[in-house]
Amino acid sequence: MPKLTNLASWKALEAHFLQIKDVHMRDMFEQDKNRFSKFSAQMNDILLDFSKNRINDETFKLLTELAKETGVLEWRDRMFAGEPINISEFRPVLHTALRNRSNEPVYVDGENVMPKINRVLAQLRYFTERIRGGHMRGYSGHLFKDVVNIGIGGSDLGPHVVCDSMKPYAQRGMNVHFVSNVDPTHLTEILKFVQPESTLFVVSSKTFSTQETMLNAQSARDWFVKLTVNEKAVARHFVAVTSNKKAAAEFGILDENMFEFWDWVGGRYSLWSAIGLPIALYLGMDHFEELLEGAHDMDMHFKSAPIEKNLPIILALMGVWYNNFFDAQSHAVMAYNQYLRRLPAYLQQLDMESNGKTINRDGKRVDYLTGPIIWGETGSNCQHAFFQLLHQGTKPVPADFLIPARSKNPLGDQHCVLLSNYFAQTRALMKGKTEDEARAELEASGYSEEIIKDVLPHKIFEGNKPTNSIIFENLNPRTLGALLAMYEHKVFVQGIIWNINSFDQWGVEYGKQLASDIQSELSCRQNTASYDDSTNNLINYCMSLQFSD
Ligand code: G6Q
Repeated sequence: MPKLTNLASWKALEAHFLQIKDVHMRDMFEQDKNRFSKFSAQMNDILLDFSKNRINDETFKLLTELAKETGVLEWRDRMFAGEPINISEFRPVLHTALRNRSNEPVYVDGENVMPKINRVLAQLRYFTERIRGGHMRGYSGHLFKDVVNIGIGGSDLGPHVVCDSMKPYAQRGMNVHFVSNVDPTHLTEILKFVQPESTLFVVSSKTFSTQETMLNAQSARDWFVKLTVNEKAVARHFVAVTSNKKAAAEFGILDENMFEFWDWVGGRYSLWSAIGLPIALYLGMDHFEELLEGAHDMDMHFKSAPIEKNLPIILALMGVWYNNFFDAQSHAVMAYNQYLRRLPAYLQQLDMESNGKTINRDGKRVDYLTGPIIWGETGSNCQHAFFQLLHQGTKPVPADFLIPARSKNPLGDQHCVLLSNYFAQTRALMKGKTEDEARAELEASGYSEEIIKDVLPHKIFEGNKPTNSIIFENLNPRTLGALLAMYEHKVFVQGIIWNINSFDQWGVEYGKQLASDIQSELSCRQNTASYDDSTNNLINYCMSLQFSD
């Protein structure tokens, strides 16, 4: 691809940026009463209002030209068609096939993969219905009450955000827990509250070799055998989700208790695969399939909606606008919904592991910013924590604001108050408070001119802070599936525009390699001189504390 910064649309955006960078959204809303209808789009019940962005008709036109010029639509079609677009791992990227509810054939190396996807879905249904219905029980005849998922990264964050968000749909009496950290505290604290005879352990690991997961799985197995004194019972209480069946068999998992997925499913894109087993156990297979259907709806929208009305493409373009022209370093996600409290953690991996790259698809170093730092918190908590910086700080922080119109837990006026906060914040961030408005407020409060003079600068809000508002009817599996798929495709579009491979994660692999080198050193319990002066001294100091009497 020609260099991004040499493209005609990029050059036009650079020139346009100079004209628009000081224009205030307050004035844009004054001058154009149709901003909402121009700058909003909908998929099913999900409404995206992007009118509170620092864009006008020309900006949006140029950004859509950028999408066209960088080949977003062609790359999208190549991804859906199963071409090996993950160029550094030589693989297709086919999480969309996992939720292909149309069941139309999808080919990998000439093989239609839909039959094997459907076979695993049927296996998941059979297994989860037997567990949930009490037909399959623990070794001593107890019903399974607790599911403990042992996995990390992509084998944890996706199912975790879904299970947390979908609590109202969970089967009564069924609990799900997620162990990811190799810090022994994580597993220990969970094991305190479960009984071996009623606990099912799901060892989730694509490679079945990730150190943290393997250690946690082994420790859980040791705990189980110690308490049950029944080694044979392990087979009934441990199941595996993996693309490495051989390693799972070596761990002692029975073939019928293995749930397979394939190397063309990236870890952070895998919640739609058998990695969703804890979701199906907790919520039931029907709800898991509704989740897949919602994601499929978004796939169809992404494939067919015009760029100007295409939710993932619009979100991606707004992000590129701030990232590359306003030099915004981060992007915040504020879900005004307590069930979505893990959404930022999930999006951090999805976005930062996908687009935190410096080398482009041609193997060259980029000379522009790529993926932003993703962060966020639930509303209205966020308002009482870091919103000060959003309103009056020196850094631009574009943000997504999400909210369901209806609450799953209506309590008095509480949801109405939540909604009011949601609308008030995005409006205030856009509009700000002028000097005249701030002065009028102080005068109305009866302050003297002398005090007003001192206080006034602190009470002014510049405004012009961009937000995307995302509203949906209520948070159900179908809508959640669509929202998560929307963000997946947003990340994909940005990766295409930045000309990077969003589907590898060499930084993660590097971390795995580094830790295992140091671990062999630590096991020797002797002073080391193998590393740099800082690392040597830190290791030696820590050893002296750990092994002193
Ligand atoms: C995701 C990454 C990474 C991965 C974990 C766990 O895209 O590849 O987060 O999911 O490192 O890997 P395993 O599933 O192989 O244990």
